[in-house]
Amino acid sequence: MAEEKKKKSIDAASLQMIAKACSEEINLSFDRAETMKPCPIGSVGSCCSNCGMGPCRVPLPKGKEETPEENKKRRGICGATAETIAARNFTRMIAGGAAAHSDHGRAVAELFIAAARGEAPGYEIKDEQKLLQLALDIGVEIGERSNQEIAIDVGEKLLAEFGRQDGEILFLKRAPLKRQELWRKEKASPRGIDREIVEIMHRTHAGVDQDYHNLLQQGARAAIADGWGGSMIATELQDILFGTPAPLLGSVNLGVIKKDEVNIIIHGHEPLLSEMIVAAAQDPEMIKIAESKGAKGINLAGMCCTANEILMRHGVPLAGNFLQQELAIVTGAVDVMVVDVQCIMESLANISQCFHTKLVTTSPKAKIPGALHIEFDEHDAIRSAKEVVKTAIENFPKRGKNIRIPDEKTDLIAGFSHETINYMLGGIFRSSYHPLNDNIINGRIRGVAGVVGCNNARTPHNEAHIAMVKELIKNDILVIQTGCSAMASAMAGLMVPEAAADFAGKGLASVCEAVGIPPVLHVGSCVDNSRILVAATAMVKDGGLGDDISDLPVAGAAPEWMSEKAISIGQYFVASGVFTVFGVTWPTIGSEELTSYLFNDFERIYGGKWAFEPDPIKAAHLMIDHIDKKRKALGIDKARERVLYDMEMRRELDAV
Ligand code: SF4
Ligand code: MSK
Repeated sequence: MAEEKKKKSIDAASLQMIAKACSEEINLSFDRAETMKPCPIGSVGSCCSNCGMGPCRVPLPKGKEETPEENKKRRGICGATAETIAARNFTRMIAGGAAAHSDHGRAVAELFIAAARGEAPGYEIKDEQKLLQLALDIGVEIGERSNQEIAIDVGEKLLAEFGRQDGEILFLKRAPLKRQELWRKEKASPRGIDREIVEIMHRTHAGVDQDYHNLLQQGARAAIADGWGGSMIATELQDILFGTPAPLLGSVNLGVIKKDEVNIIIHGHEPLLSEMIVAAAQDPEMIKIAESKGAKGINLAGMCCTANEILMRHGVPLAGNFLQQELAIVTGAVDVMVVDVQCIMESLANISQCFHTKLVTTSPKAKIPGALHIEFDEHDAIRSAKEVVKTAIENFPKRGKNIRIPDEKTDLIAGFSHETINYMLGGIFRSSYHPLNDNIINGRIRGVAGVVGCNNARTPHNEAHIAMVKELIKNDILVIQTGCSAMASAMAGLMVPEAAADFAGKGLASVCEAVGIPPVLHVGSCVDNSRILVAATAMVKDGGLGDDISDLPVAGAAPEWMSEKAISIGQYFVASGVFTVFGVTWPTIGSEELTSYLFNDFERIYGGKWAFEPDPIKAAHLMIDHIDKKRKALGIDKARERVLYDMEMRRELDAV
């Protein structure tokens, strides 16, 4: 009997496009995941290719437990143990992820300075209050100086964080004091952002660091440099330059593509160009040209994290998440897909050729053979943006007849920045996390979970995200989300206030209804995971829930992760004191000793630890158990039991 084919997605729109691609013999990532199985040695971290004597493969013995003697024999040509090899691979994944986020942060800082100097026409400071707050935080003088002068100093000071050689990166001071001390004690405080990434590449070179404890300590340091450094710089400066997100209505899924308008899909991560494309697409001159070509207008939609950036600030609809990028083109109605950096599949070039779609690359760091390259020039960004829009307009009449756009699209409320949550919970004059902490203490909200990360073609698209998030909110856990995971929940209708009554437990639903928020909050893109660190710190500072992030009843997860960035994010959450569970696969299983170190011993060092559980419901319960453990340690577990005391019981209590 033929093996039953694995479900590829749980999303109806995606399934329609997968079927269309199949009937047109278009090869998708879903198909390649079926025909190409992961390497069983590499996927568990047991293959090293760090020098020309390898690759060396050190697989676990098949079908039996490894004895210490057998473990000793598992060595590369240079003598590297299975533990060293797995640790080097894992740490290099952190370096890759931290580099991606941090290079994004650097690009934002450079544009920020250019904008403040008046050298980047079209960009201006949108959030003056946040600029002044940030200046105070990092010790930039305000006095009688103009916003431009302050912004130049803020930008230059933060840009210097990348090349800093000693001391500590500035944003570490935002963390709870206890956490800062712990990082210092463990020598995990980053000195500079680039330095920690470079040091990983050095230490993992053949013949350098061969103690996995030491390698993982540097991995933690580089990951902290990502979360509390590069990513946080990106988020802060983007908010000041493009506006701090506030709640707005959006829509999500392939149904946002329009049949009678010029469709431009903006895909990637950095919002620098996409902000300008949003402006260019609204230009009356552009709309007129589009109409002259027979289109009813210009329709922008986002893909992956660029989508989240322009949704959060402009309400631009989301066409889809990571595994829907090929599917958008399969509709036949995308006139231009414009990309910058990260999470862009090379297959887009081939698939575009099956339709009239033009794939446009814009970053000198990310070119794709077969794509049209329109380089983004920050000093003349509106020109670059108009060129992209014009290319799409010119392409509109070339659409073939092979068009099918799924009807599916779902509403969501996005825009939950840290500032918004603070304001919504506490009100304009007393903005604070106090009501959240209170509701956690009284047990209406059991805890908070960050569910983030990608899609992975090795597991059904969106299935684990939605199952996990539903299980968490059903158990009164408030969920905050970023990246492709946020889009998955939005597609399932979990990001509207009505979802509280439909899916949340009674306690969580009552709070959501009182405040007017959904039970699942969209806080932004991958770099915006830094907002979660800021929110967790605000919870600690508000009081009543311990004196460190590791005391909070919170947990994190990436149930469908695939990117090295997800590993870096997970590692900075763990190193910040958060229990973090990943699904799909785990890249160190080839070394039991190393895996046990990450899954157990890390908690003793950082107060947070990793876990791996591919079943999303079981993973949700690992998170809930952890949250309950923290509630107990805080002495607030009793509140959740909501015992109704009669008079006699009260008298007994008073007598104690
Ligand atoms: Fe093999 Fe060692 Fe070279 Fe890695 S560094 S490929 S384990 S010889
Ligand atoms: S886009 S890193 S697939 S979340 Fe940020 Fe999605 Fe993961 Fe890319």
